[in-house]
Amino acid sequence: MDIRDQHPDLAAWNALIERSLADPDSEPIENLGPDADEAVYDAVFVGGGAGGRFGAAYLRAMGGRPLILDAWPFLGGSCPHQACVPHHLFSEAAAELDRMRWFSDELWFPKFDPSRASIKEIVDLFLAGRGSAHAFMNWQTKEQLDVEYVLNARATVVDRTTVRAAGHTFRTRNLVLGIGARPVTPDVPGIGRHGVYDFVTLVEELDFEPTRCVVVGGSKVAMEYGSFFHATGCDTTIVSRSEVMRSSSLEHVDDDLRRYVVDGMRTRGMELLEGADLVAIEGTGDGPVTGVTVRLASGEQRTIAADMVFLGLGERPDTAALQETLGIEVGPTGRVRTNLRMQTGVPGVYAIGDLIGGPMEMWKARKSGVTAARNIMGEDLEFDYSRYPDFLHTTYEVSWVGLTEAEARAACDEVIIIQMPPYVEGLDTEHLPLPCAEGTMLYAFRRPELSGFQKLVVDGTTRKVLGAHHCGYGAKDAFQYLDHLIHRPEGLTIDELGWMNELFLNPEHFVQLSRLRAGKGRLTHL
Ligand code: NAP
Ligand code: COM
Repeated sequence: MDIRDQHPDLAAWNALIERSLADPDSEPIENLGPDADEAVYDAVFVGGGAGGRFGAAYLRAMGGRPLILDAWPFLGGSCPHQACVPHHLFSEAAAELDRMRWFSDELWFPKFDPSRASIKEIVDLFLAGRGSAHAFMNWQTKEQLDVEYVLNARATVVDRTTVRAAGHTFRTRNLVLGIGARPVTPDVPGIGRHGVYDFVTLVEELDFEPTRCVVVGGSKVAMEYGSFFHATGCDTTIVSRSEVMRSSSLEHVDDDLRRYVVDGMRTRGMELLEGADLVAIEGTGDGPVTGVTVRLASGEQRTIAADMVFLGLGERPDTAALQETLGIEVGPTGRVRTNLRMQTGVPGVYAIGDLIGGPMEMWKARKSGVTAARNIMGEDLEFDYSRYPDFLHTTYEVSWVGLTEAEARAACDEVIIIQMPPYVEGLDTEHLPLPCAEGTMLYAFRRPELSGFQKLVVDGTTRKVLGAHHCGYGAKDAFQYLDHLIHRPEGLTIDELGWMNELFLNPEHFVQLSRLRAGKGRLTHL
């Protein structure tokens, strides 16, 4: 379908995308210039997810000619379809449900009715609404960003300057690979049973209301989806081979922050089995899941009853075809090797997003796409993605940036901690309604121990902020800016932080707490 001279509105895009998704034989959606078959593009982006879309938009903005090819009938990739957007919907539901449970039959809150909290209903809510984000990405990329694309057509890379899709053969000076990654499935008995999901199949295939769940994994996906399931009333056990929040992919998680978060999950009734391995998924004959057998840290085996198993075991790209065609190099975890310009070892071939090393996060996907674009357009730009702010959800939003207290102590002579509740051992802080701000005010007055935790790690000699750690709500934005400030060459001192203008009651109390200490020539804990 040639839509170059059509200008579908959002509803028309939504309908076209839905029709295309429902029909495996639906035709490609072509938004191509009239000379596309003869043109030589500056870059063909294979994959129109966050990295490809942002890279192509940037390249176009710089005056280049990009083309995006994607097998899905929409741009934006897995984020709006199966990953970040549903995750945020589910995490918000988890936070709301948590509040409903703690305040059940108090104040104006009704008595909590667990039968009203349904995983399936929220998944269906997502499915019914996800098309609007898809429609917007297609509309914006065509009408506002002026980027050519072919969607709903699988691309075949012929060589480093030639790609085929939808019956066209496109020629390009550069190829930018952004084909993403897929959830890992372990090879254990019973893995094919009905009731086993990962974050992709949960939204695509869930067809019953789970009542008892085992989540396998100890990182973000496991913590986030496990917290959501449990908050709906589906009793959840997390089975993690490492300590949770200590998985190899998570860096700079402070011990006290972790303790607050993990204790909070246990207080809410979740079972967390650490140092435990998945042995088998149980059931009768070809029947659905009835339980999970795990090997505990003690070496003992235990079978946990469950009707759902959820896998949060990380993601791997599938690069076999690209390796064969292009000869690109792939590391031991399946990620394409690039330099900091996103160049693979093959001239003119770039790789971006979840396909390469580093965290599988939105900022890295988008900025790696932009880095490829800017290099293609003649800039000499390196993108170092080794230091970054990070976050996950439980029933809270948990954010962190920079060094943990332990890392700072290993690196500096004197480390100062500014913390809420305060850094005073033995103080009876269990009834202290601090920290509190948006999202935790009711907790502060009724359940003060649930109102969050925050810690600032400062170098006592240079007075520079080394790290910040937060559990509560609404602080994620601040962490984006803190990341920038503390990682500038000049860093951020406690004096500068204490002189910022707080919008009281600010979710992270770092500005005012720093101000209370900044007058001291020799800093002390707070
Ligand atoms: P992940 O961070 O890569 O962690 C994988 C988890 O699975 C770890 O706990 C790992 O344990 C465990 N694991 C891997 N293979 C295993 C096996 N064979 N047997 C038992 N355990 C195994 O994966 P993820 O949580 O699925 O997240 C995937 C990516 O999406 C990550 O890059 C993540 O940052 C990103 N993401 C981000 C957010 C966010 O909120 N910012 C949300 C979701 C996902 P070990 O540590 O022992 O290896
Ligand atoms: C975000 C997708 S959901 S994109 O990064 O805007 O393409």
